[in-house]
Amino acid sequence: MKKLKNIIVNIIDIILFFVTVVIKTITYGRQIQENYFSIHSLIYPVIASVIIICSLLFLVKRNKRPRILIILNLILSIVFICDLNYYRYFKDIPSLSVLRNGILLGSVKSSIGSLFKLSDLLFLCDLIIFIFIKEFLRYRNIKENNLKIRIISFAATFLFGCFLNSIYIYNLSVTQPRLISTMFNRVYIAKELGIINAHGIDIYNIVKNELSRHTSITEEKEIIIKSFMENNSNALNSNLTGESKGKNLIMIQVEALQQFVIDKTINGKEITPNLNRWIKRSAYFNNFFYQTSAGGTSDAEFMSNNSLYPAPSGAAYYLYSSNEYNALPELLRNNGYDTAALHGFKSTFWNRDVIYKSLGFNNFFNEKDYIINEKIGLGLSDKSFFEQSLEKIKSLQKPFYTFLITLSSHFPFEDRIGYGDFPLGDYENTLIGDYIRAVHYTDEALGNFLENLEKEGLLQESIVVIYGDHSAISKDKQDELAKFMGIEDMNEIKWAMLQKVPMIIHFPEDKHKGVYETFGGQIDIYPTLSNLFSLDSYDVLGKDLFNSKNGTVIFRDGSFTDGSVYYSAPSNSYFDIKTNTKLVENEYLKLKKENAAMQLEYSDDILKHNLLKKYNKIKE
Ligand code: GP9
Ligand code: MN
Repeated sequence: MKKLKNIIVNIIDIILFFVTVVIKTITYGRQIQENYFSIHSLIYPVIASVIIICSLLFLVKRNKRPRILIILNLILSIVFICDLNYYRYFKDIPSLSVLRNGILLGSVKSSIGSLFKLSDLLFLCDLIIFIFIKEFLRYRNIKENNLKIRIISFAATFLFGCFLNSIYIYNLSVTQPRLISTMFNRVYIAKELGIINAHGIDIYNIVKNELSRHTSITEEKEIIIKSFMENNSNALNSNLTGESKGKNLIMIQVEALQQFVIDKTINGKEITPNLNRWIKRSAYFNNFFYQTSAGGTSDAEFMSNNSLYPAPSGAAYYLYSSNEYNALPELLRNNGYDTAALHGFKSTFWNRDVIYKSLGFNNFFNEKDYIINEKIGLGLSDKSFFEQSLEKIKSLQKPFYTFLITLSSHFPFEDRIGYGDFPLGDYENTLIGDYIRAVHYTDEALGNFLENLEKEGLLQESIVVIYGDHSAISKDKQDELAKFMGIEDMNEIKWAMLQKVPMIIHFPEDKHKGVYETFGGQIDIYPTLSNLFSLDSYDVLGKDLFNSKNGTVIFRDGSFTDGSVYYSAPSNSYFDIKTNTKLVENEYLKLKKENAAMQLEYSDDILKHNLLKKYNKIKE
């Protein structure tokens, strides 16, 4: 007992520090939890994360510890206060990528006065305790631990804290795949694991990515990549070149819009009557695939506006937000266009508020710019979003590029009241039935918007592009989709061919309408538009869908299809799309596989080494 008492006396300052930091972290968690707050789920990962911080204190000599404690406590308290004020303004957690870009802090700086509350100073009040301890300990000659003891104590506590913490981080990575590597919802991580873990994971992701960027790339390879892209973009464009020059561009990315619902009916009722009608008035690419990866929606946006592949892990929107790009909005802005991104959800989701500036959007109308008068699923309903967006679009200088991202048809599609009714028959109470109801709602909202554009005369002077961002029905529900599609023996190739999304380009007077069967993907949108708008886009990896003979679509995992063959990288197998039969690899197929891997590698190098910045410097 005496020994235990001595140990406790010896580390009483660390124990007090541990208790006060746990209390502060829980208090912060309470402040950001707008609904029911449960301390039980939060306290364990918080304790684990604070143990890790406290372990460092065991390395410090006893007589220096009080001073270190005061400094560490002051830093943490200031971070908590900054986090709290940042949250009040952005409803988010600051990430290193935000601080690194220095973007938006200007706006929060100007508001800090109105955000700051005197009660925030309570985060500093425990400092008195540590100042007292520092004085008190001045008169207590407590035995100093030798370095070996200090290192062992640090290592034991640190490893225990990391082990405990890794359990909670792992559990979250299982319930929320991609969240830890992409941090698409930083607030959710802070609510589940505590703000210290949220910052720790963010720092780990950013530092790990930065370190990976310091691998070298030869000048020769930089030139090879540059010439590959230039050949790619200078591919002979003869069809429709400059057809849309000077017109407005309205691009609509529709949440989870998958192609299998097009022209489908249930008991005679069309699922997407508006899209079906507009497809007949437009150029429709019926072999168009989503190519997203861990970055989900943000990958789709990234590809359609940059013609680069998603990051090999994590989300480019988060990891490469400070890169230099030659994105579609910037190119159009340099050609006299006003540019705006519109999305009725929080500005920080997917780090959009940060990267949109790098992509060249002059305006980003987000949740704060809309009247949230109707909510469905995650947030503002598509109907209200489109209605309010029309007014914002009309306020822009012409010509304009507006990029609208919808939200209502977002998984798990459970807001039955909001979506309204759709007679689902046998599909009631199934995921695919819920999805059909949701996408029927969004189709109606989209149809209203397109009609209003037409009434306002905007359709006459604009190109409208509509495409889906990614799938809605995941592989574990493939049986439901197979039943809906009447596919008896679902297999890898049939599943792959279902991963298409609609891609529609509407021209004034319904010109160039028809079905275009070229195999393509989201990476091809930018080069297709740059040909239509006669933009000098050099640094693209995609192709112009109106002028492309080779319809190869490459997916992030190395799989690809060219319209006759599908290669599945996970199973390293080739399939004949028509006959669904497996093919043996030959030299030609091997070459295509290697070419696909090469293009993905080029895209990864462009991101990792920020090559567009180098290429732009050479152009200057
Ligand atoms: C959120 C919305 C959904 O802003 O774009 O993103 P997702 O979860 O589909 O990637
Ligand atoms: Mn999405």
